[in-house]
Amino acid sequence: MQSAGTIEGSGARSKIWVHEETAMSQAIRIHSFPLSGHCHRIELFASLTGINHELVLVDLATGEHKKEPFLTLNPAGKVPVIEDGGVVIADSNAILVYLARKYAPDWLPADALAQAQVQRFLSLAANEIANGPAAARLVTVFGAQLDAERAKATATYAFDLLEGHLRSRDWLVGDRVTIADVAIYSYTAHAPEGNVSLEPYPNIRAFLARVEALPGFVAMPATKAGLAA
Ligand SMILES: N[C@@H](CCC(=O)N[C@@H](CS)C(=O)NCC(=O)O)C(=O)O
Repeated sequence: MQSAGTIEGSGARSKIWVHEETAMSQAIRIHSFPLSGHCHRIELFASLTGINHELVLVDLATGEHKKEPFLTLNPAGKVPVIEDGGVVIADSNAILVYLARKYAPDWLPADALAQAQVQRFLSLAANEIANGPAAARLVTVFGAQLDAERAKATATYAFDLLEGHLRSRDWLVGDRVTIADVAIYSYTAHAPEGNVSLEPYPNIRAFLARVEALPGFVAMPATKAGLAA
């Protein structure tokens, strides 16, 4: 269940969505845009781990992210950003690391090798996934002036890697779900919206289904674009 209401000081268009079952005084505020996979990672992680949170809509369509008060939170002018008491953190991977360390340590293994393996997939998410399926979807969903063919080629490179890696395992690192899986999930699941088919990738599709079967899973809204039109 979610409820919505206007919040003070963030403009008439801003809404705050409160998960009623977790609506307590210490909720983390996730400044977010519903169709952003970078933002969805954070909402998904908070939901999977039961972290008390509120979603604060940042209206990218009206440029709210390029104006105050948002620029004080993140001078880079990008979502997601979280506020946890007096702590402000931008960048989805940085947020995942912080939230896992602070509230859900099982999702970020402590030993050196496993942590390095998690970091490898956070890097894949920040580079090839962002420049591949996410960029391809920016073209079809938002009309971004990007090289769609190059983005699709980068997506193929990333998905070929993931498909091979998932041949003999359920999760990207170790034998349980971690923040690596959450970081990779959102833009991979929505790749068809950017004209990137998941048909050649049965292991990836099975991995996505495993994530979707986790208790607390929340989906990112689908758009009828690309192959999903
Ligand atoms: N490295 C950042 C990337 C965040 C990002 O690209 N956010 C997009 C939405 S998906 C954004 O805010 N775009 C607005 C802009 O760049 O003007 C992260 O992982 O959080």
